[in-house]
Amino acid sequence: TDSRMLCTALRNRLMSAADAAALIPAGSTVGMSGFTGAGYPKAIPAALAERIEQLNNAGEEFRINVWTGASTAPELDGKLAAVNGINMRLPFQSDPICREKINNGSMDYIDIHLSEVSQYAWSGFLGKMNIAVIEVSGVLEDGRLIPSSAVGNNKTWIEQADQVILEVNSAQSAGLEGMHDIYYGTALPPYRKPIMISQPTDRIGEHYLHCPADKIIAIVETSAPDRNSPFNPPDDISRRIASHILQFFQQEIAIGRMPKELLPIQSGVGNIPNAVLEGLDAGPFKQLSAFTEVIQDGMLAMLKSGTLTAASSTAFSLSPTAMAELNTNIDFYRQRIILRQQDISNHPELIRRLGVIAMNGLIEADIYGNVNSTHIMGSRMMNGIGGSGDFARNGYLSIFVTPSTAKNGAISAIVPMVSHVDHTEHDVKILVTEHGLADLRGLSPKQRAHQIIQKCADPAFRPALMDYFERACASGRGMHTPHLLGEALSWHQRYEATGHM
Ligand code: 0RQ
Repeated sequence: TDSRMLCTALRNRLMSAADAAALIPAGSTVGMSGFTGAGYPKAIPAALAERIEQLNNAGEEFRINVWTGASTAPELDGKLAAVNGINMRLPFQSDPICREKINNGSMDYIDIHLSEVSQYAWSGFLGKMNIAVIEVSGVLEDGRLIPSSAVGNNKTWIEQADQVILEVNSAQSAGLEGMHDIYYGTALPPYRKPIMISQPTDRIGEHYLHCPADKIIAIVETSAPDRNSPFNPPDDISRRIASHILQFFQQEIAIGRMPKELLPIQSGVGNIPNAVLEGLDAGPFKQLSAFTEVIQDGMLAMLKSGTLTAASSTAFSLSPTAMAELNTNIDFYRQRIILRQQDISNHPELIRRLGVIAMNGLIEADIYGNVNSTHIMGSRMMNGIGGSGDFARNGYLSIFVTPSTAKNGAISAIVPMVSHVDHTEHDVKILVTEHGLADLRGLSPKQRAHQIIQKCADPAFRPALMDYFERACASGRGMHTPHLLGEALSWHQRYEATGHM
């Protein structure tokens, strides 16, 4: 057979997904693998959801707390949320059903910087983890675990949980073995040692995860692909955003502020960041590197073309076509990709040392450069901050990209005051829309407002933004960051009342 469970001493733990799901008690806190649709358990969450549905039909409630690396897939978040099986969720999600439950108040959600989750868990800030459910791509004869297509928080979950359940997924490429770098040197303060990575390609750990055999209470064999959602082909707006960024990079090289190989790049998920990568691949740049948290289609293509020499990440997030390409040429990619746990891939110390160029999407920005990445109209959660804060605050360049409007022009992405803040004016260095790029470095708040309104706002909203700013400046109160407090959020109120800002 093609079983990847080679450890004879653990064979007596093999069972069905339903039997394994039955080992998860109501009220428990479960650490699951999974990061941006990769490496999540494929069978047990669904089996658990089925069990919960039966209990619900019999009038019984059954809820657990679910901690992951980042977002997962409909088979995990979607199915458990649909049966009201999740009491509390952390640290990042992007599932429509989860989102609905969070926003209707029936699910609690804690939105945490992805680099910090394992430290939270280690420090006991989050309470006790009972069970870890972890997808691996194989178990060696000696019991070591070959990680899957995402590492995420798996090292921490295995260490923190009382009991561990494994899903051994034979649909993951056998060639993943050797791609990972699991670092067992992390510690709690005080007197922590430096993490010795000074280039994205540095390896400081091992290829395998370790788990004491007596913690493993169940092993389920699966054979199912990751979520693998396709990307939209770049549209005109994302192409224009990409071209502003490329031009900017060339200027920075010409001025001598960056080497011609740029600096290690981080790119968020989504269609626009992916289009920027396609633009970079088509541009004049060579010998680039990436220090990022997700490898999406654009980065895989850049590795293939040679634009990118190497990438450090914690997970893949690929379309079915790109996943097929990865699997076909896995030996090529294994020499160029390192998958690390997310407390290392997103570590502020490393992002600052390497001088990462961070590129992330946003929901809205204000005229002074504060960025909201998470909340629609101040209160409704979209996905979460994810790793954007880790990279934006600590990056050498923090670039935020967005179309200038949303919902067919009804919403301006540039507003007088953001309705929620994830990245403050102190962390946002460059803002880009299809209309232009605002370089905010070294500018005072009022200078930033001019740049953002003139370069980034949609022409349809520019006069109203300028009018707000000028009246705030003329108010004679607080001339450092002028605001009209009674009006600052009136654009959002108007949208809620009329459907248009
Ligand atoms: O919703 O599809 O229902 O119309 O938000 O917006 O423009 O398609 O952009 O997919 O890049 O997502 C900030 C959400 C942007 C993402 C965010 C609506 C818009 C649409 C999506 P519809 P777009 P993207 C690495 C880094 C935080 C985490 C992060 C994100 C939907 O980038 O989650 O960066 N970032 N992680 O219509 C109302 C506005 C709106 C708005 C957009 N102003 N008001 N709706 N939308 N702007 C990955 C990880 O950390 C794991």
